[in-house]
Order: sequence, then structure tokens, then C-alpha cells
Amino acid sequence: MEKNQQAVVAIVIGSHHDYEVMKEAQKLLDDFGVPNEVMVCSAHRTPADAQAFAQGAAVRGIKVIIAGAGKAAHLPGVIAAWTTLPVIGVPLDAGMFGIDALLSIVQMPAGVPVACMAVGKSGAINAALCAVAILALTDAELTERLMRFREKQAAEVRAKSEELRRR
Ligand code: RP5
Repeated sequence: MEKNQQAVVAIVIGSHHDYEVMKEAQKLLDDFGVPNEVMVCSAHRTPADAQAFAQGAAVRGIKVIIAGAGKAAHLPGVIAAWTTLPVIGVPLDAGMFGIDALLSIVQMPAGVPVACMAVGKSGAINAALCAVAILALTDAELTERLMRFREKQAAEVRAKSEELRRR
């Protein structure tokens, strides 16, 4: 993937500490050849930046936003409030096993949706896969890559099963 290509997926994190987990989302998008960008943008420490980012995202060509946050985790909801782009939230474990962030992200009141993934690394990976699935609706090549990903994944599971069966 060309690094200077216009990003279509933005990964927003509430703190630079979140990148350790959220880099999994970026890695998957890179593997799929989906141009992406990462930015640190806190809903409470830099609220004006969060608003400006969300309001400008669609105009810049962003199609899907992935927002990862821990603790009170209001970043995905705040971003969603300022844009109509799909927002996929990833609750992160910054204490309390991520239950705090999970409840914060999943419990959006009706009217402004945030899709909520699992806590941590699984959620980061699934957020990227969800973004790929959304983009694949209008991109046949991406659909093909997603199907190949699923087939490879299934083959790996069957290989592991066979390995265990032979023990
Ligand atoms: C949230 O608070 C961030 O998303 C992070 O997960 C958590 C803790 O942030 P730091 O104090 O580690 O920067 O805003």
C-alpha cells in the first residue's frame, strides 16, 4: 500500500497508550491494502480536535472511522455525534478488564449509533474486518480478498484440528 494514498479508514485513539492494541487494526488494514491513518484524539483532553477531526473526515475521503478508547471511553460516541460516517468502537482494557469501556461504548442512547466490538486485540482486529466488509460493499476486489481471508482462516482451523486428532 502506498503510504501517501488518501486514507479511507481513520483509526482514532484516545491516548498514545492505546496504540499497542490498536496497531492490530492498522496491520490488518495494511494487509488488505486499505489506505488508513492513525491519530490520537482525546474526547476530554483535546475535545476541539475530536470535533474538528470528525466534522472534516467525510470531506477528506474517510469512509469508516474506528475509534478505540479505554476507561470512560466516550471517544467513539463523541466522534459519532459529529459525523454520519459509520463509527466502529473498540473498548480497551485500561483497568477493570475493559468492562468500563465496553459498557460506555455499547450503551449509546438511540439516535447516534456506534458499532461496538469485543474488548482489546480481538476487537481491534474485528473492527478492521468490519471496516473492510463495509468498503467491500462497493469494491469487488476487496470482497475477493475478504473471501480469501475467510478461506485461509478456515483452512488453518482445519489444519489445527487435524494436528490434534493425530496426537
Ligand atoms: C482514555 O483513557 C484512553 O483511550 C486510554 O485508554 C485511557 C487512559 O489514557 P492514558 O491516561 O493512559 O493516556 O482516554
